[in-house]
Amino acid sequence: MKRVITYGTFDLLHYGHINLLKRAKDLGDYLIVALSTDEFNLQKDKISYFDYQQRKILLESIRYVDLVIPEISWEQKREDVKKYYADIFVIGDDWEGKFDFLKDEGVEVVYLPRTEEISTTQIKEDLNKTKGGK
Ligand code: C2G
Repeated sequence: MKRVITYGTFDLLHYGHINLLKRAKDLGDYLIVALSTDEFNLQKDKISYFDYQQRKILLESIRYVDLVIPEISWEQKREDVKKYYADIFVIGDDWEGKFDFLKDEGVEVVYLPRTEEISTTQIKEDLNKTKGGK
């Protein structure tokens, strides 16, 4: 049983997120998603449209996701990989190199290419344009 863990806000869930989650699950048998809390989002200068509970419900409905846990700090990853017996850490390559320290915990670290042309920011901008153009 190979266990995979990933982290993120996953706001305004879109196919780029699904693409990441599918590829992450394909690397193992069990996928844990550490979902950024609303409070932790502030540390990422993010205010998500959907709050934590709403984003959690959406993630838990995805066939690739086996467990959703809260991400409350930058520092929890080292503990999480031990607590949840993660074999592989996966995240988009916009984070390339940032989490290599997890290799010291015996965890394989994988940065996957992001899905271009889609992002939560882009969705918000497009919607604002549409609203303005109404
Ligand atoms: N992602 C992707 N393609 C996109 C958009 C997002 O592959 N077009 C990936 C990101 O690389 C990340 C995941 O989907 O692996 C979730 O994206 P975000 O919610 O933007 O995650 P982020 O805010 O980068 O959180 O401690 C780590 C942070 O919590 C990561």
